[in-house]
Amino acid sequence: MEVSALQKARYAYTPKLPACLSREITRIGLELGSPTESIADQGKLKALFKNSYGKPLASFVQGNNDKIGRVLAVGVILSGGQAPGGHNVIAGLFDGLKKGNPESKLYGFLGGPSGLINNKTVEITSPFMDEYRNTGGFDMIGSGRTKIESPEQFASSLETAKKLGLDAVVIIGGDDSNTNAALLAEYFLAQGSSIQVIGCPKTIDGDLKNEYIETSFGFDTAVKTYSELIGNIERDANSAKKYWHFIKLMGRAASHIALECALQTQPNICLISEEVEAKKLSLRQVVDQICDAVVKRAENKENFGVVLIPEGLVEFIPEMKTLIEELNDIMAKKEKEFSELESFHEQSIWLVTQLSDPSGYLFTSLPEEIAKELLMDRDPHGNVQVSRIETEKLLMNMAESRLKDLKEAGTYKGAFSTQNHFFGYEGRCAFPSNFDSDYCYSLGFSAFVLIASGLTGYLSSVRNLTAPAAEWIAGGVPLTMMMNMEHRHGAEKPVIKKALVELEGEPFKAFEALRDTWAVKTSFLFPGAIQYFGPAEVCDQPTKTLRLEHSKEQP
Ligand code: FBP
Repeated sequence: MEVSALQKARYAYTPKLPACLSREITRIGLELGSPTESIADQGKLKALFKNSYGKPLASFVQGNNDKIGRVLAVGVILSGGQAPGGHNVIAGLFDGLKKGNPESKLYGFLGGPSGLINNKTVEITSPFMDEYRNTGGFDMIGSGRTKIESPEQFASSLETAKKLGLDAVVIIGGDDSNTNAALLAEYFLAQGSSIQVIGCPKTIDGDLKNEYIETSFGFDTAVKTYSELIGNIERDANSAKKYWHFIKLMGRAASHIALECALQTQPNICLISEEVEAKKLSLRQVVDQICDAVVKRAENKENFGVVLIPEGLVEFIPEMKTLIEELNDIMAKKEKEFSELESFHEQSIWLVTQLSDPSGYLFTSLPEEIAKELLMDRDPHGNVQVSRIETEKLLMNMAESRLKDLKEAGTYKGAFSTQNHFFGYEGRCAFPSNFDSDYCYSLGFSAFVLIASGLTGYLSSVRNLTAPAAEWIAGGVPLTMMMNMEHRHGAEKPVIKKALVELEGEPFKAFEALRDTWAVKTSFLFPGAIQYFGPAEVCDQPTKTLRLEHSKEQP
């Protein structure tokens, strides 16, 4: 395959590893802490994870590791949405395995978890691996959203792993996929199998994080890609001075992406779903907030601006949240009845008889397109596909009609022309930034050491990420430690808790301190494209979110 000049140059990039992983391989020792507890619902989780609950935190220190040179066979899965750096996790895992013992083998499961269920694999050899080092995308082995759920799927996963003679399976995924990793680890143990399961924290959404997982990989590159695009739009808006741009940003439930992009580009408005929920704002109040900035800017003759909207917003407006939850339950419990209704008209009439009165009223008052989008298939984990709900258009149209009323009332004299955008897929497969290239490679290498040390049911962890890579700290976090019980898809399920934007956290506070100024005064920042070659302060900086969380950045 022909490759670009940048791709060729990136093949030559050597990802940086933390010192604890770059020493002589037999000198990477393992240190285990005390037993751990899940973040909530300890009793229920202990009962569900009889064999894997409560393991200790693991970290790599200088020491002896006599098991590390064993010949190992490992299978790797890319699960869920693409995130820049996935190939480097595989590269770190591959290089670790080969460094441990050149006879070790790595298999890639094709197309995500279904590759494990259906035994669809490819052996990852050195020339194959080299074609994908430091590249974006998941095209090396493909990805998928299949959930390993039924007893048959668990049994065939074990059968595949046994057939291949695997010592371990590595699942590179987000919160849902790593919940699956925890269940698989438990299942293997319960079946008396010694096959280990290790997860790696992936997702551009940035919502798989906690004290030990500082960020999920892919977030860094995705937000830098979106920020470049938003900066370009801001410059266009400031040049033409005639459009309000409504930009929806990926990120599913959490607003981490929108918040980071706001810190990087200083738009006029950035909605934060978590705040909308905390303040119990109605759809109308959210629209009023936007119109308020439009009116104020019009008074300064600035009839242009940029609004950032997190894609999960609709699920956080309390009235919409209740409606979506009711729809989820109805569609899960009465799937057959619902699927028999052919037209949207029939579906609406039936749904109104099933929904509570306020939800039924809201559902019928929504524009038809949005109502239809709320009914689209859930993903295999039961989530509404928020990337397919056109919230940016909903808000834009509602703002337009509100401004019309204000004009008629004589309180607004400006012009309101709009453009809408959705940035999501543009950022998921970009060439990983140096940060993601290094972080992912380290996560993969750390996954290898966890396997070689005989651990199962762990998420690979690399911390201290605002320090130079050499000072990063690597190890593993027990998957059950990050879990709680949640109501999903009509039933109570054990899940890894999603980390939403904390309104008391430094990134939000930095944004809050400045947003009123940005709303009225044009304060756009143009971050430009990701730089791969050049000084570290331009090329290797982590996100503002990470720096603020580590308090190394003043607003
Ligand atoms: P993951 O949680 O699997 O990493 O996926 C993240 C994401 O990019 C979301 O931001 C987005 O809502 C969703 O995937 C879109 O999914 P799809 O690729 O199936 O359209």
